[in-house]
Amino acid sequence: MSEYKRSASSLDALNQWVLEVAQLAKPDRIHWCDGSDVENDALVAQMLADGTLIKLNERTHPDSYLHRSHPDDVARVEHLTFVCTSDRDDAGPNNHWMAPDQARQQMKSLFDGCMKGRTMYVVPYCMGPIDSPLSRCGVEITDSPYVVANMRIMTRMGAAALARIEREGSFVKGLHSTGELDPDRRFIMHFPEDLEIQSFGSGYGGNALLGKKCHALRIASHQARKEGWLDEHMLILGIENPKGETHYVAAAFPSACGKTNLAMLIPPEGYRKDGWKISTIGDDICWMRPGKDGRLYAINPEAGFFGVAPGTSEKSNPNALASIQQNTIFTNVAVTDDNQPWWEGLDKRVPVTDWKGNAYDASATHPAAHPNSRFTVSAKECPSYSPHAEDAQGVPISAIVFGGRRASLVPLVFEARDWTHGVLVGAAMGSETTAAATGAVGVMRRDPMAMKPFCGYNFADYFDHWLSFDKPGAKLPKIFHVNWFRKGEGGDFLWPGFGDNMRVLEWMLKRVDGAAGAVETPIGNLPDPVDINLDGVELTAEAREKLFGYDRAGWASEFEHIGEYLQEYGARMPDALNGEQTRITHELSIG
Ligand code: OXD
Ligand code: MN
Repeated sequence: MSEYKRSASSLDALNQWVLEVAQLAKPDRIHWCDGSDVENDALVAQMLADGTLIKLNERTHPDSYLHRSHPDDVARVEHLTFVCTSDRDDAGPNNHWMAPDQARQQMKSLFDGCMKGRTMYVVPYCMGPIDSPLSRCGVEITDSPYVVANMRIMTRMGAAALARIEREGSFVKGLHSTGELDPDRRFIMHFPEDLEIQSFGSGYGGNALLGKKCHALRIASHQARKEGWLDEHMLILGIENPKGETHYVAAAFPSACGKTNLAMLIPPEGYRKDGWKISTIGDDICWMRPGKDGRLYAINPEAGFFGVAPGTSEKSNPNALASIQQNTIFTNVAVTDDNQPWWEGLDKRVPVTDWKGNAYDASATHPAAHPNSRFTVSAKECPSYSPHAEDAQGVPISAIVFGGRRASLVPLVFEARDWTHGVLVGAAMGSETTAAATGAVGVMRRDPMAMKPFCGYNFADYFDHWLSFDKPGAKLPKIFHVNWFRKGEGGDFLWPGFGDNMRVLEWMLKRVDGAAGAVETPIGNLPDPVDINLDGVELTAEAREKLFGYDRAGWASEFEHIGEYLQEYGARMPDALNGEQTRITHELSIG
């Protein structure tokens, strides 16, 4: 394994911290990661030898591996995730809170001696293109080689990041240990005032790859507020029209609601023939900042995809499937008789081993792959990856989309009348829960801007921050809401989704260009179905009514709930948002 020697002349903040952690955690060895191929090969060899990784079929999936996590460690643990601010109100009712001193004390006892017999890896990383002013760096200390291998795919990790940290002098500190993987000794703590994360007892992605949810969302949300930008749980895609013009769209959906599929969408055949093209910038996180021209410019802080495997197929997402044919780490998927990775929805084969490593056959009644099983792969493997994803200044955003998983009430698409209304649309988002977090699946909960598990401060302050972008000279994107998941009386989805979502994107861009009409309603501007290209889509009368209509009584009751939800934030809730809720409630009441 290569030993990367740092050139720093003195004990700077990083050296000092590494030393302190080493004294506490007492590892046998310390390894500074340089991100090289040689280092990665050595780590993979070590993980193959100790069973952390299992080699998959080299012919069908070259350089790809399976990792089986502990069966009790398969998803983010929101109930064990804390934001530790000095003032409890700064964390808000949307976060679990613990006093920083108490949290530090508790974590100190967990980390004490936890790396005995293990190697401590020091992982410098950059979130975002290495030369972008929008990017931010961090260092994760971890005792998990699996985490190192995943961080190498998901971030710009190693020597270049370390050089930037040395240049800038500031970085987010992330300390992680898998501990004993005991769910009763598991905590994910955030100290935003100190740009610090401490995570113990889990090896699962969102809990352990600290660059992702912990840094790029929870801690970055603080940095964004302080520095005047937006840190969002959004995909970013480019849409090129037949004239060769590209618009970029950022879209927020709760976990496991199809962000990766939308980011990599392949347009229906008619669109492709006409010259429409989609390119992918990111599938999960978006950092946006106003440019000199007043528009919002966005980067994807990540370098890879940590996507949900189940449901990924030739039909739902051919680009994702092509991306994961090689150089991929699969976590908790099933395996076929010829050692290929498999998950529900992939195809009709029956795997022989389930995600826990037990024998599996057609008579089994449980899913073979864990519903939150994942693939980790570099964005560069994706056929639709945009060359502009590496642009240091980011890409200009024309439209922002909010979306939830709503079986009833919410139509296919509507447009917010202005920015303030759009912020309310995002703040009021609701969605049915999925397997991405532990807990019940399918329960409707408010998930503002899809940030419920990820906003590292009080939502009321976050909405205020959003509202602050509407100022003279700003050329803000239009805001839309979509619902791909509306169901009919029989329980079937009414909208075909996937590639056909292109039709909805096209309508949005026509609205951006002022080239399509809309029906004004109290909830926002709805498309007239004649303005959406439905050529080749069969919709029943029920589908048309539910996808393009709106139920005034149902929305009146929804707005009552939204009002109650906003009240939970008390006096901190911005007046402008309360006022918007009151205005729409009134409009709904007069018909
Ligand atoms: C994710 C999530 O892993 O949102 O992206 O849970
Ligand atoms: Mn996510």
